[in-house]
Amino acid sequence: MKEKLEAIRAEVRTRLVETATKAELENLRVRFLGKKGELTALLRGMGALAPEDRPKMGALVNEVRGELEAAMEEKLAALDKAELERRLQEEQLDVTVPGVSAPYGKKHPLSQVLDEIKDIFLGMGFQIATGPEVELDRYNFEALNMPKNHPARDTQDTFYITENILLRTQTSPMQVRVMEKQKPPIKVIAPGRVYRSDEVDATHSPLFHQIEGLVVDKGIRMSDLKGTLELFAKRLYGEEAVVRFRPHHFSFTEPSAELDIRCFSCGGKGCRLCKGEGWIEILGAGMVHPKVLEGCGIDPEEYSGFAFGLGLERIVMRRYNIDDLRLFFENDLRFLQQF
Ligand code: 2NL
Repeated sequence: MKEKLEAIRAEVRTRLVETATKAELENLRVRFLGKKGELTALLRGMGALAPEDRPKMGALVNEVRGELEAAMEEKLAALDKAELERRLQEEQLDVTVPGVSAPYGKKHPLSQVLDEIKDIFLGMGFQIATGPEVELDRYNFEALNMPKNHPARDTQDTFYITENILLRTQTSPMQVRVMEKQKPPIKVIAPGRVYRSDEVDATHSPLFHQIEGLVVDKGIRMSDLKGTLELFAKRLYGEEAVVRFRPHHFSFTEPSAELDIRCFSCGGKGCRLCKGEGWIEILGAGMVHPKVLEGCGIDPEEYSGFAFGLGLERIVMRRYNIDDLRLFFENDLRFLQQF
């Protein structure tokens, strides 16, 4: 029995040296020191010994158990330490390695040009008004001298929420809201999304962007309109830009006009860009119709004003020679990264 004990001690000692993982160590412990382990079995076998030998043998077994337990504890500590060393080595952080930089985003071309246009008008003393895209028919049409069944409504078919609530077709309703709330002098631009029930193609989208402007005060005249908008055109297209005003018709202004700039590509001779016209339309404008002022609680005998509206997509398309409106809304990085 003593030999058997020595054999166990020797075997555990050798195996301990070979043990490389905590799992192996645990297997070893269970096999030799566990409840069903070899050492326990040995203790159980003591019945076969002469009674006088039992205490000595028991003490010896316990001594060996204590020794092996201590050796295993030691091994466990050594494995833990080795594991920590390995991790410290492996997970070493080289703070001098250059970081992975996130790609910089940039502003959408529509936002870039919108910011430019806002800056031009802010520089002329305009304020910026923004408001709901879901509007009342009253603000979008009625207040702008377009009663139900007015022919101008045909060209501005939109999406209806109910009979009297719709997606705005222009940002004018925002200007109506300003006039209702604020006494003149008024000098605002209203940029934002507008909607039309149009089929998507290269030049149409059910969602696009408009910038409208409104100036109301005592003594505002057509010459104020012309001076302001010519200055705007020169700020946007350069000092050498040449403009002309062409008579037009809108239900909410009287008189009305459209502003063209001389084609910056051919200088007025006519080319593909200006479709042979020599001129490129930039915006629509006019003197606010007295009925519109009156409807907003402003006395047209005391005040007058001018208003204008321009489509942002068209301006940006011409600036960068973009031939398909859909590109603005598809968010293809190959397109967006060019601006
Ligand atoms: C165009 C023409 C225009 C206006 C918009 C306006 C607003 C109020 C009163 C009177 Cl509250 N007019 N807006 C006036 C003239 C033209 O837009 O071709 N837009 C793309």
